[in-house]
Amino acid sequence: MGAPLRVRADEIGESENDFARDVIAGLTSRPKWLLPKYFYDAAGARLFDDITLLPEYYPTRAELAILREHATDIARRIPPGAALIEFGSGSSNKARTLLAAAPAIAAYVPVDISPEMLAQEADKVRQQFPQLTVLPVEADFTKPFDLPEAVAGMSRTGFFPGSTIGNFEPHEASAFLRHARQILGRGAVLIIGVDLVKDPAVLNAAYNDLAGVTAKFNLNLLTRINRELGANIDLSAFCHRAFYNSERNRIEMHLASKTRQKVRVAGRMIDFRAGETIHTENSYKYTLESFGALAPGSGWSPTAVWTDDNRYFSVQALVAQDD
Ligand code: AVJ
Repeated sequence: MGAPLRVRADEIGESENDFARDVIAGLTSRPKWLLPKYFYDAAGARLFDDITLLPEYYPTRAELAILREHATDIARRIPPGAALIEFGSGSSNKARTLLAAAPAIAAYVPVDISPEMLAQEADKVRQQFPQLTVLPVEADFTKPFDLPEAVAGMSRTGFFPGSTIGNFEPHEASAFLRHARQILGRGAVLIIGVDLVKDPAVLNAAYNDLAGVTAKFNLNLLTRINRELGANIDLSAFCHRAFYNSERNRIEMHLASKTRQKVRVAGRMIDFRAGETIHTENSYKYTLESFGALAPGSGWSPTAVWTDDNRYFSVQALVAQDD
């Protein structure tokens, strides 16, 4: 009775421990921040799926159109017998589109932190491709992880769709590409989706949908903190804010405190000024030139680029530089 709620290392798994540590670090910083990878609990993953269907949210539709339209061309870049390793797989829609066009792929290895999503999507893939070896890996793909032994002898093709790379700072994006090169090994190919710089009105609309789904997705991070870290944050005291920062070529998402207030998170009191924000996400946009310049310094040679008719989005094929 009356004991402060505290997150104890012996009570929780390692990843929850990471979550507590990262949330405390972010909320005690100035400006305050939270890592976007924590959006994707079960509810967040569902909300993100809803985002991909919004009329304003063009990236998923544009990328799927590219994968369909150029499927044969893209498949031709993948060595026969390769294992397709998907970083942060989420929904398997895009992978299934690619797999349908590339029957010579021998194994599919989705890597994701959401176990529910991973199991559900692996089943979908097995149903559609009964001959394919499907080997899900539950891991945070931004950290080193082991590939299943079964793919040790196969050539590896990475698949990183969705412009998830846009969540990284440019120097982190470069570090991620090097990390992927390390995991995938010699002779690897990387098929990557990269969102492009465009009219800010299109970008602003995509992250400020009229139905308010992106706002719910953003605010769900606070629901997760309340549930998992014994916090008492009043969601109605925060609002969603998203805008394009044209100096840095990125969409920024924030949660803005409507009033001056104190909240309790994992036994700590956190103060907010009226209007103070928590920076929850950056979504960097690249030009074909700026991404083309990033790859060679990060262990990869660009070999092909495909775009949709609007030039809103790109899918790019990179080949590992020899070491
Ligand atoms: C999954 C990181 C590509 O940046 O567009 C969508 C996430 N955030 N709406 C993106 C997101 C708000 C998305 N990525």
